[in-house]
Amino acid sequence: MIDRAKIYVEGGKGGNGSISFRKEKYVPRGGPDGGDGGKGGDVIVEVDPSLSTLLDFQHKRHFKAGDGKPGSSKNRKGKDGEDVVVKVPPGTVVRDAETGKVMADLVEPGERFIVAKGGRGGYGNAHFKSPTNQAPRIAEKGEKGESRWIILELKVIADIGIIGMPNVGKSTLISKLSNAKPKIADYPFTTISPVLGVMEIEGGNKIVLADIPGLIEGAHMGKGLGIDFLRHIERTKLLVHVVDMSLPVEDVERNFDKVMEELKLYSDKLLLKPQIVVGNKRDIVFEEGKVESLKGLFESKGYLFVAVSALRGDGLNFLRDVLIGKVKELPKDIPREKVDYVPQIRPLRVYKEGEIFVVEGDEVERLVSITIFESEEALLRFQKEMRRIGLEEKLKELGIREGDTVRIGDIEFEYKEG
Ligand SMILES: Nc1nc2c(ncn2[C@@H]2O[C@H](COP(=O)(O)OP(=O)(O)OP(=O)(O)O)[C@@H](O)[C@H]2O)c(=O)[nH]1
Ligand SMILES: [Mg+2]
Repeated sequence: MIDRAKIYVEGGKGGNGSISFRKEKYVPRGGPDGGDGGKGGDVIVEVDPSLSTLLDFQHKRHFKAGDGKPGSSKNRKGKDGEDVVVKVPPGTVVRDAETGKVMADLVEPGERFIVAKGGRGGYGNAHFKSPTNQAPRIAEKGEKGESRWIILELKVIADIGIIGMPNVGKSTLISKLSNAKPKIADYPFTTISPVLGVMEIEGGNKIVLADIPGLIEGAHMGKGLGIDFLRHIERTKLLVHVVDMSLPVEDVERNFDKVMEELKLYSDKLLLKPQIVVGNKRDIVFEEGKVESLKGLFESKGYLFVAVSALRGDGLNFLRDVLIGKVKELPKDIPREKVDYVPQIRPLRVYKEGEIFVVEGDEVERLVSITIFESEEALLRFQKEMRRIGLEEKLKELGIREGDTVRIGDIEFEYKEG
C-alpha cells in the first residue's frame, strides 16, 4: 500500500564530553578545558508539496540522524550531528506505531515535526569546575537519541472528492476538469490509489480535485480496494458522486445507495458532507426521457444533479461553474487530526530477579548511559544522583545488603553501603 508506511526513526547519539587540562608552562596541570560533545542530529518529517504519495518508503524504511562529535581540549565543543529530513506529501498524519496515537498532522508546505530527537552531548570536564574542585577528572558520555517506529498515513487534502462505483468515469472526469492524467480503462478498479488534479480558476486560484478509487460494497470492511480510500474523503469539502447513466435506472439508483451505505458505515460524518450527483455517459443514453427521470430521482433525494459526457465534454463547462460556485461557499480551513500522543516516561522501578536487584526507568537508565564509571569522581556523582532519585531507599526496602548485585540497563554493579 503506498499511502501508508511504517518506518523506523532514530536520532543521533550525542558526542562524548572531553577530559582535558590546559597545558601551561611550568604548571603541571592547568585548568580543565575539556569541551562538551555535540548534540545528536534529529529526524524531522517535512511536507514537500511536490510529493503526492508515500511511495518512497517502500524501499527505504530506516532513518538515522548523524551522531554528535566528541568535545576536545581548549574548550572545543564537538560538532552537532546532521539532521535527517524525511519528505512527505501534504496531508500526512504521523502516528506512534506502538500506541497508534497521533503525533502530528502535517498539512502546509514546509511544515515540520521532529519524530526522533538527537541525544544531548555529554559535558566536558570544564563544566564540572567548582570552587572546591579546580581539576575535575569527570566528563559525561553523550546521550542516546530517541528511537521509535512511526506510521505515516496520507489523508489527501483536496477541495473536491470524486466518488462512485468502479468504471463510471471518475478518472475520465478528473482528466477533463484538471491537469490530472490518470489511467483510464474499461474495467473496474483501474484507479488503485487517489489521484490529485488541480483546476485553475480565474484570479490565480485553484481547486484541488481527488479521484478516489472505485468503491464497492464492503469497502468499509476492507473489501475490494478497501477502507483505505475512504479516509481520503474525510478531508474533502465537497463530494462529487458520479453515476453511470447508461445502466438501467434501477441499477443506477442501487449503485448510488451502495456507495452511500459504504460512506455511512465508515463514518456518519462523510454523509454530512455536501454532495452533488453527476450523471455521466450522457452520450450513450438513448432512451427518451431517461436523463430527465434520473435528474428528477436525485433531486427528489435532495441533490443537485448535473448530466455530462466526460468523454465528449458535454456539460463540463456548466459543471465546472457549479463546482467553483460551491467550493467558494465552503469554509477554507483544513480539518486536522487531533494530536493525542503523550510521551511515556517509564518511572523508577526496582524488583528482584532471583538474587539480582533489577532497576528500570528512563531517568536512571539515562544516568547510567552517560556516566563514565572508570572515573572515581563520576562514580561519586552517579551515587549522589541515585540517592536524589530515591534508588537507595527502594533498594533498602527490598532488603539489599553489601555485596549484592544491582543491574541497571546492561550494566551490573556490586552494592556498597554508602
Ligand atoms: N461513452 C462514454 N464512456 C465513458 C465516459 N466517461 C468514461 N467512459 C469510459 O468508461 C470507462 C471507465 O472510465 P474510467 O474513467 O476509467 O472510470 P473510473 O470510474 O475511473 O473507473 P475505476 O478507476 O475503475 O473506478 C472507460 O472505458 C472510459 O472511456 C463517457 O462520458 N461516455
Ligand atoms: Mg479511475
